[in-house]
Amino acid sequence: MGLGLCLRIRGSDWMQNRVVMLVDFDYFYAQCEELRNPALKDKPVVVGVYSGRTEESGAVSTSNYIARKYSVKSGMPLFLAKRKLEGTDAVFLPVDHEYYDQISNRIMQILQGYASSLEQVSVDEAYLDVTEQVQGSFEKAKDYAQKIKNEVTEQVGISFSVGIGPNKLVSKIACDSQKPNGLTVVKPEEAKSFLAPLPVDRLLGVGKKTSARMDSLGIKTVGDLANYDVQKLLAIWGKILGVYFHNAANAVDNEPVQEQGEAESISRIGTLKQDTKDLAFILQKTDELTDDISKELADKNLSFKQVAIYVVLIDLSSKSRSITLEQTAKDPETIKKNVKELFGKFLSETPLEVRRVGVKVSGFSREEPRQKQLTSFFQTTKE
Ligand code: DCP
Ligand code: CA
Ligand code: CA
Repeated sequence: MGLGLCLRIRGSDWMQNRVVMLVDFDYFYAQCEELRNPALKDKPVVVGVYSGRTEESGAVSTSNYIARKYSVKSGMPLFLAKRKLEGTDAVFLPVDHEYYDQISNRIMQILQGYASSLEQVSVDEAYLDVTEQVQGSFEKAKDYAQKIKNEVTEQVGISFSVGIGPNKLVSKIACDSQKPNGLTVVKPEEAKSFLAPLPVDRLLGVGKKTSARMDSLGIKTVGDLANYDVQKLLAIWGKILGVYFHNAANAVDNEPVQEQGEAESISRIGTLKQDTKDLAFILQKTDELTDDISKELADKNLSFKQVAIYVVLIDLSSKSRSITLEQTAKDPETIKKNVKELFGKFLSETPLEVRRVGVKVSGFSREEPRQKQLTSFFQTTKE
C-alpha cells in the first residue's frame, strides 16, 4: 500500500522529459511600486524596511535596475544606499507587503491556469509543471512561456523571468542566468553542460562551509563535482547529502512540482473613481470586489472565518482592519455586512479621504463530503 501511494503521488517523476518552469518576478517590490506610480520608472527606486529609530535606519529590501547600476543591493543599510544614490533623483519607499501580496496573488492565479501543478515558493516565485501543456516539447515550452509573459504583462503589468528545464534544479538556475525579463531554456541534453562551468555554490545546499570544503578537495565548479568520485562524496557527507550533491551536479533532480494546500487568503483591491469619505460610494466598490471574491470561494468550496479591509488614503499611507467571525461563513452577504461595519468605524477615525480599497477573507475551511474523501483515499492507495 505504501509503495502504491508513493508511486501515485510522484506520478510525473518517472515520466521522462518533464518540462518544468520557474517563474521569478523582476525586482518585485520595486516593480510593484512602479506599477502604481509609473512616474518612478525612469528613476532609481529603493524599497526598504525602516526600523524607525532614525529616519535613515533600516535596510534595503530591493531596488529597481536603475538603482542597481549604482550598486545598491538587497540587505544593504539604507544610509549606504542613500549615499550611493546621492545627487540622483532616487525615490525611497517603505515596504507595503499587503499590496505586493495582492499583485502576487493575481499573477499566481493566472499562472495556475497554465500549469498542471504550481508550487509557490515565495511571494515572487513559483514552479510550474507544464509537461502536458507543451506535450513534453522544449520548443513549444519557449513559445508557451512567452504567451504567459504576454498575458501577465497585459493583465497585471508586471514582468518576470522564466527558466525552463527538465526539473526544478535546472529551471531555477536557468532563470537566474538571465534577468530581468529573461526567458532561458535548457533542454535535458544540455543540462549537464549548462551547469558544469558554474561555481559549485550555485547549487542549493552548498553554502559557504560546504563550498570551502569542496574547494579544498579541488572541486570548484559544478562540473568538478559531477566528475568527483561518488564514493568519496558519500564518505565525507554521508549517504543523503552525498547522493544529493552527486545527482544535483549531474543535473538530476526528481522532486515533483508539488501543489501546496489552499491559498491562505483571497483578496481583491481596487482604486475608487474619486477620492472620498463617503461610505455608500466606497461600499459600491467593495461590493464589486466581494462578488469577485465570492466567485472564487464558491469555485474552491471554501468557508472563511476572517474578513478584512485594506485602505490606501490620499497621503498614500495604507491601513487595514479585520474582524474574526464567531462562525465560519461562505456567503457574500456576510462579507459585505462586515466590510460595511469595518469601513463605518474606520471612516469615523480618519480625517483623510480614501483612494484605494481592498477586501480580504481568510481562515479557510473546506467542506467536503466524508464519503468522497474516503473514495479518493482508496483510489489512491489501491494500485
Ligand atoms: N527581499 C527582501 N529582502 C532581501 C531580499 C529580497 O525583502 N534581502 C524581497 C524584496 C524582493 C523580493 O523579496 O523584491 C523578491 O526577492 P528576489 O531575490 O527575487 O529579488 P527581486 O525580485 O527584487 O529582484 P530580481 O529581479 O533580481 O529577481
Ligand atoms: Ca524576483
Ligand atoms: Ca525570487
